[in-house]
Amino acid sequence: MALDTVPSNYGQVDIGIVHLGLGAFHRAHQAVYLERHLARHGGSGGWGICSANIRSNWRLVEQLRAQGQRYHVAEYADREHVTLREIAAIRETLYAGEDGPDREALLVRMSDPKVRIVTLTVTEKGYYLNPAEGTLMTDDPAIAHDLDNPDSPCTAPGMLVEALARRHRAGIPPFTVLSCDNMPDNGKRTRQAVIDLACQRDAVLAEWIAANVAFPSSMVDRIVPAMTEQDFARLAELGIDDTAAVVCEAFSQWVVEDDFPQGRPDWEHDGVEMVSDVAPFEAMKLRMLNGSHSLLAYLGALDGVETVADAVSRPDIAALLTRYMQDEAIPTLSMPAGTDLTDYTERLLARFGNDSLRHRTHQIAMDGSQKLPQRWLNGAQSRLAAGGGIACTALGVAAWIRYTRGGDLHGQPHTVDDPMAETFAELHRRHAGSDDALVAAFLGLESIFPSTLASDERFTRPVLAAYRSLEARGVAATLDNLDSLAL
Ligand code: CS2
Repeated sequence: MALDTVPSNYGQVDIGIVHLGLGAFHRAHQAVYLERHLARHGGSGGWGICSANIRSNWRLVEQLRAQGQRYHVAEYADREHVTLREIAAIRETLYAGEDGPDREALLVRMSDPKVRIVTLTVTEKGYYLNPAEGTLMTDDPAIAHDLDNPDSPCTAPGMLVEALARRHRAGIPPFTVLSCDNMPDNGKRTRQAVIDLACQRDAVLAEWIAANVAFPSSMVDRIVPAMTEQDFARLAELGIDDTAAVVCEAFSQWVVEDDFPQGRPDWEHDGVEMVSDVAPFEAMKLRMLNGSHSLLAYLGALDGVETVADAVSRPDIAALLTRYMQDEAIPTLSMPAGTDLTDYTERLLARFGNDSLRHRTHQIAMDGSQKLPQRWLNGAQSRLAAGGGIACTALGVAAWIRYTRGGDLHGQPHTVDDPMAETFAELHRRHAGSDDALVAAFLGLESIFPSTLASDERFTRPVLAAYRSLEARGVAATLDNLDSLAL
């Protein structure tokens, strides 16, 4: 095996970025870019990160502290080529989850004038936005909690509003808010969540935020599966005993809208692509990479396929993904000149085939209610408006509906991990005897499906046909007969 090691080699660093969502993705993506940045500047420049967990995982914070806030990222190009990086860019870790002891410390840090950027990876559901419309769900209990306890918030929008309120009161310029989650217009969506929440608190504050805070959008990309015992064992073989380590692919991309009125790292020299408009890149990545991911995840999971690499090693699934990308995703995109989407398709399939990663289909299948609109439904709307077909997308939606029943097509039960899981369970109970009624009830979920799709037979008919076929004939036979289903 070819192993490259890259140790961290700088000393003191000031904190200039607060990050909300200390998950594996952040540790393997943003922190690696900042590590490169800090190494290039010998630690100077003031762009160290304070990273906070705002939901769960106190243990990770404890582990990182015990390790002097250092950890490793193992980048696997394939089974034979690994780059092992030591990361020290995260200078401080805080636990501000429910009853988290560091909630106030986090707000103090976010109010520090030296902090000029707050970044987020809190997943789609962490913004508390209605997935279809993108407006703040003010009746959600967590948001209600933050409205009742504005100085001790538990959500990301609540933290941002409270920290901005403190800065406003103290006459400190605001920080720039950079969302690094997989949502279209993630900057605009974050802005909407923050301003909607601020409006409920204080109109003057809301106006100040609207006029003064920048919310650039960004597209983030790196495949970072949840760590398994096997991953830790592999790292142990490389001599690494690090419970905060992360394993990921070698590929990484970060495209950021260049709108940082309070300054930013010169990270264009660290591989970050700074652009004036991220939207085409976001749509490309969400519809092609994430759309394919969800497609293989639901179909694979229903057929007992455990990982992404196993799924794409099946010719029928690989062919479906190619067809989906070529026929249903690419025609909906308008990219800057010079972007080669056929090449992008091939590279994606190669990345999915990287069998040195154990990326579980069930991991990708979680939170479908939050993911479907940007991965499939926006594209499907454009396709139908242009008179195009959506057979693969309809099959994906059918597989998702079947997946939410909580078991695969071979009778193996699984957990449905989704903020709407209870609603799904209730629909499956209520419509157990009728596929028609069940599919209609799912497509009628307004927080997921726009009415233009729910009322369009060119969408509803193939979804129902695919659902019936999956149930009656299974995944392989359905894939074999996809064209006859879509008629
Ligand atoms: C995946 C993403 O879990 C999922 O839904 O589709 O996390 C995916 O691995 C990343 O977006 C890749 O950049």
